[in-house]
Amino acid sequence: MHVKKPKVFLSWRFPDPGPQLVMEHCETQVWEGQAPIERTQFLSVLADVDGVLVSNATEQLDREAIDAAPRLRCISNFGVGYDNVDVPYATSRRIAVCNTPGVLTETTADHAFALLLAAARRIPEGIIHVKEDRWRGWNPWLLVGREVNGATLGIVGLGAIGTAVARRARGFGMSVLYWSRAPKPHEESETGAVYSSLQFLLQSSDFVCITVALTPETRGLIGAREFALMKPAAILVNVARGPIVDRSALYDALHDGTISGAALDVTDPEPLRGTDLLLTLPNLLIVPHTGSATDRTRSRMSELAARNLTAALCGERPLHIVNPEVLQN
Ligand code: 8YV
Repeated sequence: MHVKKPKVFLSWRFPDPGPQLVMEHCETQVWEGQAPIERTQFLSVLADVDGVLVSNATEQLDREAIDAAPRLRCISNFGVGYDNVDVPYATSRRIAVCNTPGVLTETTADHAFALLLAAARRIPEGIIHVKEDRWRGWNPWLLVGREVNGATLGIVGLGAIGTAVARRARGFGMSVLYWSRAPKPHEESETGAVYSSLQFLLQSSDFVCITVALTPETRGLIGAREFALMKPAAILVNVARGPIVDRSALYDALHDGTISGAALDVTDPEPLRGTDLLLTLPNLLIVPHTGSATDRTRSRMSELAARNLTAALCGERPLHIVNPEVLQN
């Protein structure tokens, strides 16, 4: 008997091997654009698909989008974060929401450390200094930065990525404080990180690294009050989500010298326009949400997201599902 394949939409030509894996099991439409699909076009595509493989950075699966998708049974995110999905609403519609934890943990922690080191040691400024032919020889004040070894790192959110950052910090001889909803004894014994209140962490850290998920509770978690608690020499690193940091408080803190610098992989909004005031700050380093952007990790994310999608649509248990309750009969 001929069984009709599920119909799916891929919002990008994701790296190999995901698209190929999906095509083996599903009738597949791929968005081949160089820019994200327009919202109205996305909503019309949703009208007759059983599943989607989307980027959490470009497609919002909010109530409006879910309502536009009467047949939808799986939202497979290319990424670990799922703040782009209205999960309770998807769950009420028995739509499986899947993500790709694990495969990007170490890569994103590498990136957090790259940003921390770059900001502390003023690497981007050094590159520009040389490239712009401003290098007139050595002097004792040239691009003097902050010491990383022996410093205190405060990690906001000790999930998998935060824990991987803590392991790296240990190798750099740093002391590590962390704050999360509850103490994490296993991660503490693995990394030597010490549980602290958010206030104590902000007051005591030379570097503050944000690795917590974006939720209604963490939106705006770091605002003017929190910046005021930080050391004037402190550097903020954010590899989680832009809206966790209040953007106007961030501007003021960097502009007024409340803290000495920041390095961001994520911003609010994304992308930032070239006219954004944040871009005028010399002590702010921004890269365009590339935390998981290595060839190996992107291919592992692609494979996992594809396997999640095909499993959910073929009646199997996906490897990573955010709302497993939808699988119950
Ligand atoms: C993704 C991320 O590259 O996994 C996440 O949550 O933020 C990144 O690794 C990005 O979201 C694109 O989907």
